[in-house]
Amino acid sequence: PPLDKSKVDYSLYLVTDSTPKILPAGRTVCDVVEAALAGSAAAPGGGVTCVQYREKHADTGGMIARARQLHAITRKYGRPLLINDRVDVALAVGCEGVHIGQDDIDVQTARKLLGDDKIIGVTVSNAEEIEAACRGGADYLGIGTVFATTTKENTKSIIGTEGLQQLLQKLEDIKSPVKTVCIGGLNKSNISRVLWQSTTPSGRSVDGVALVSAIVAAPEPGVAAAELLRVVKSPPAFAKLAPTQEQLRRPPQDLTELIPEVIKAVDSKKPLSHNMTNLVVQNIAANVALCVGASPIMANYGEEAKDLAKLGGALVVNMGTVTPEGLENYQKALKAYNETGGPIVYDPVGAGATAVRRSATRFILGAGYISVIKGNQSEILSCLPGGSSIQQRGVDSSADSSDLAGLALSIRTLASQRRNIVVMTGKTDYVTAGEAVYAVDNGHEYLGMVTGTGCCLGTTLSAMVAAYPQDGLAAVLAGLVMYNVAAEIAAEREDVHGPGTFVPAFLDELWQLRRRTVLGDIGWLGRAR
Ligand code: 3NM
Ligand code: MG
Repeated sequence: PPLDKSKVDYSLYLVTDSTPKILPAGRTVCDVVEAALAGSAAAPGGGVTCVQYREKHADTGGMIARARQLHAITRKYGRPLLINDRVDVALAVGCEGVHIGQDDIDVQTARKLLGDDKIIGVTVSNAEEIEAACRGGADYLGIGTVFATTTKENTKSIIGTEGLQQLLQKLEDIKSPVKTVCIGGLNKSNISRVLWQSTTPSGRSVDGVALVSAIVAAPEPGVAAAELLRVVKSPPAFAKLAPTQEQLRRPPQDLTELIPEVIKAVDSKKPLSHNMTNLVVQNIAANVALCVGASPIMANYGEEAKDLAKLGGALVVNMGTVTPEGLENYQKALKAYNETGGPIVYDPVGAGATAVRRSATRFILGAGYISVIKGNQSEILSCLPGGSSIQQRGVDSSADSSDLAGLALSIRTLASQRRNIVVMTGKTDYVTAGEAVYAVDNGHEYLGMVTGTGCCLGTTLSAMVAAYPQDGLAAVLAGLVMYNVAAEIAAEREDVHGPGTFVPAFLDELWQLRRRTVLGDIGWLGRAR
């Protein structure tokens, strides 16, 4: 029986390639497609759910012959075969449809030739192309190019997860029921994050992932397809950190009320705070972790992260001392924590200061899902795509912009794009998970006069989110308030005369706040602003 196109499953979409660059010697396109559809006996559930025959350098006769063979295979598995670019080949073979690009036949003409029962997919990379494809009656869209890839020549625009999310938002805005797959540079290690981060705030996500080299060039296409399908179908471990819709927009007092609970959770769980941090702050960051009740480990070697990630703690990636080797270490650690779902706090120290740090920032944001980004104004702005136009002088915070509405929009955008929590520090600190923006006015100028206090805040936040993962926003705000109130109390002490005497007093007061809170004396909370 012919396939019902309304029931097609786009989840794992294989695009073939027969160039020697991608297809290993001794393997045919038919071999790959058969194996990829079958999946692997070791992982029941099958393999790819949809196949596109893409052939850029063959005669029409050869293409039709190959497409017939492929169609015999895909039919055995009840999966559709689509032909790239060539309506004539699809018609000759009688397969389920075509996939056309912006430089190919137009959708309306393809529809006229193929009829209503056939599937027409269209490549799109911007809002105008989406509108046109939807108007023309496309059944699904191939959205890309997500990440740079050497598989396709002349890819036009790299849109990233941010662009993908924006285009899905566009589809939501025009209320289009069209199906979607994303394509370009996708593989087993990035699709969880891509699916997760490209989802719009109201929950629209792609229907599938399209790949070439991750399957065609894999040592065993069947095993690769089965693993990819499993990854596509299962929610990522880090999804549990996502704030619920109600959590995103609570009145501040609801969050303030939770502060004692968060501090007590850290005290009782003593979560691991795994710091990959810079040379300057290792000592004081470890002491701050101890004072707030966490168990610190300063471990910059990426190989170690696999074991540490299993201990239920959180990771701090602080790029204060950035090196090429460091980036590799961060990458390994991000992967390890993403696999267990352990929270990650990223501190983009000096992100805007040098070209090296700007590119390190892009690298780190692309190396895994990060649950909290904490930085000063220019560091946070540097995390937005395209970076910030504000040039930083050093790693200390440069003068704050007073455009509050603009800043609020920037951090909400960043949090929505990354689907995480963003903390922008300054005289007033701002926190958002993409909806409400919370301001914390506590703190003392001494914090800005000694080195490492920003980094230690990252460590503090890691302890909070590790101990209270069910409500990351409450955890982050609790950490921020506790930290800044401790600074205020310390600064007011009679034995504190300046930044030097402030540091030990600050450690004392962090510890005292925890102790008092655990004992039930939360009078200090009256200071929270
Ligand atoms: N189309 P890989 S990118 C066939 O952006 C194709 O429209 C693209 O290959 C687009 O999975 C691409 O090996 C190649 O990165 C994707
Ligand atoms: Mg094309």
